[in-house]
Amino acid sequence: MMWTTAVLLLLLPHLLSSTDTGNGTNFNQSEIDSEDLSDAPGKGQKLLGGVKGRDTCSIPCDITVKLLRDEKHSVCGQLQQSLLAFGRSTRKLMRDVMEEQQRALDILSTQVTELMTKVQTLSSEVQRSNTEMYSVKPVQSHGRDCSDIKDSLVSVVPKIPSGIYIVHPENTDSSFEVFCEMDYMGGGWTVMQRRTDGLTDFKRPWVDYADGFGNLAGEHWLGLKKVFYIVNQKDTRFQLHVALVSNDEITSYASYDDFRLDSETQFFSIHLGRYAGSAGDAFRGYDQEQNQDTAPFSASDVDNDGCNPFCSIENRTVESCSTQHNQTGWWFNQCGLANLNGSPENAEQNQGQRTHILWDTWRQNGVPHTIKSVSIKIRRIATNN
Ligand SMILES: [Ca+2]
Repeated sequence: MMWTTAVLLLLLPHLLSSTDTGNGTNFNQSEIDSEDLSDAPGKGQKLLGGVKGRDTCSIPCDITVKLLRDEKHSVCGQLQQSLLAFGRSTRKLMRDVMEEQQRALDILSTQVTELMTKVQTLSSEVQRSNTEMYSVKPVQSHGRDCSDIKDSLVSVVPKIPSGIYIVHPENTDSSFEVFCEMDYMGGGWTVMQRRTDGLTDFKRPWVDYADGFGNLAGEHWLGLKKVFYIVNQKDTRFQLHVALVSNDEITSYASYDDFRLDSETQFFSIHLGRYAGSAGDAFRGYDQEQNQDTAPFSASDVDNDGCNPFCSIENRTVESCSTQHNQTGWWFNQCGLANLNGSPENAEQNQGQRTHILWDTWRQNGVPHTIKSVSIKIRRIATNN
């Protein structure tokens, strides 16, 4: 603007020399003085290089002042327009930036939601496949037990799948479902108990331990009656296998080369043959007082635990081993060093109670392993018959 003003001032004498000769413009000093030029850079006369009065002013002062005033108004107007435009563009810029950020946030939010949905879908899929891995419909293949089914299928099926099968033990009118492990150590195993996630309640009365409970594809107790039917078939012998996994993923086992149960009238007393394995013979313990071999079964409401009226265990007076062991059922004997029906989740002993899975002979540096899962399975021993 400054250079425009300067050019105008330089050109003014030439522009005005023609017009001043006539009588077209005729401003006087009083008119000039009445103009508000307070914002102008000095009074009009002073701007014209010290021209004083009409007579000495080479450029008519009134015209100069008018031009300057117009120039000022023009400059102010332009400045105002510029400010307005600047304000508008700033607001638009801010609006654009905010809208862009909002769009980015919306996209992120959508992506997060999609990811969450995918994670949830995957999670439920994994959960479902875990629980339903084996929960296929029972194979309609009747055998007397899983060993028998394996023997009859091995020549016609290249790979016999593990899963739920229907068995019909000899000399009974009872058919029922069992889980057969056909991969583990040669296959043919009937699963008698499985404890893996602690989701199944093992605090049960006698009737449940006699009949069985849980999900055959997951945690379950097959039931003493069914096991009795299987192991008391004619001309059969069964081995019993305990498979243990510790919290730090160490595996171990205890195997007994002979296993049978007495009938319910004798409280399903357990009979075990020779021990072999890496987990120690916790069924028998270290002395006769701890020996569970030949012990009758106890449950929360049936007390055959050998503590009559009570035992002294770890300086505690115990009347019921089932109560001491989280209301579970087992072949307790004062109470002994084994109870595989404890919970995988209660690694810590609770106020002297034994709520966890117990196989006390399996130790490392003198400390028992914390057991996170266990299964008990039985299989026929080949006989000469
Ligand atoms: Ca008792």
